[in-house]
Amino acid sequence: MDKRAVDVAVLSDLHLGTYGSQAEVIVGYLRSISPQLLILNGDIIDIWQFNKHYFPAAHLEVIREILNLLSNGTRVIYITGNHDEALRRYSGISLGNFQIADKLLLEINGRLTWIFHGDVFDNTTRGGAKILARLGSAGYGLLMQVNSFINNFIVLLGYERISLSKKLVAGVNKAIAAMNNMERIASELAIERHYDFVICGHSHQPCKKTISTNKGSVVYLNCGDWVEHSTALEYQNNQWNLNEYKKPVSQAANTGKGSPAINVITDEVGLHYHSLKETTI
Ligand SMILES: [Mn+2]
Repeated sequence: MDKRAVDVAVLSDLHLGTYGSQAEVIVGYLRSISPQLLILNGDIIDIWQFNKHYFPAAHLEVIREILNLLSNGTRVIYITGNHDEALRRYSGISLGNFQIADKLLLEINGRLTWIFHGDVFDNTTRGGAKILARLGSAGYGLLMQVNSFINNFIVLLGYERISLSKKLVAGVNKAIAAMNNMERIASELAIERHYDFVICGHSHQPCKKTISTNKGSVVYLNCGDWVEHSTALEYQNNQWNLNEYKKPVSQAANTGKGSPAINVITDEVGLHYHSLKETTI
């Protein structure tokens, strides 16, 4: 398959390690491009909702594709997000053409693009509210189950069903307000700093628009996500484009071919990890 040459590709919110991540589609996209610079703009490996029993081969394949790009000369910058904030302590680390950073300023042909995940401007993921946001994302399905369970009881007792929809709508509205907040603050700061473009992730809302204030204007871009959308930002021919990846039909049959299924359940096998400090075993 011919790879499409792009100067820069920016993608975020892959949420690898969660059930929602469309890992096979991500692999398809990564195989379709040949970028000089690949920017992973946060929430790549979801450490918040990480379940040690769930990291399927397709998710590892994404990491392998990124390593492939690295070994073929692509420079890869991993910008930390809130779901992978555990990596923030490694910010500044550089291994060959791989780097970890919290934010990035990119200058191409004299024009400046400011790139960061965006959660720092979202107050629902800060401080005490962070715990609520975290419970919210992990417990949404559980909440719905509990709600229907309670309602079944209530109906049995002859009362009317309780609707959580009002509360949910209020929560969603709050989330939308928080995202608008992120977009506005990021753009205002970018305008003050005389940047030409600002790129965030985090909101899972792919976007490209000009935002103006009385101090000037900036192009606000959001790379979207790989849970609900399959979108990436690409810089080519001196401009940023929002690209929606469509998986080729023929690719579906190729995934996972050639590797036999592993049927040893390692969780049920005694594994003895030990370090050199230990004297026994
Ligand atoms: Mn995020």
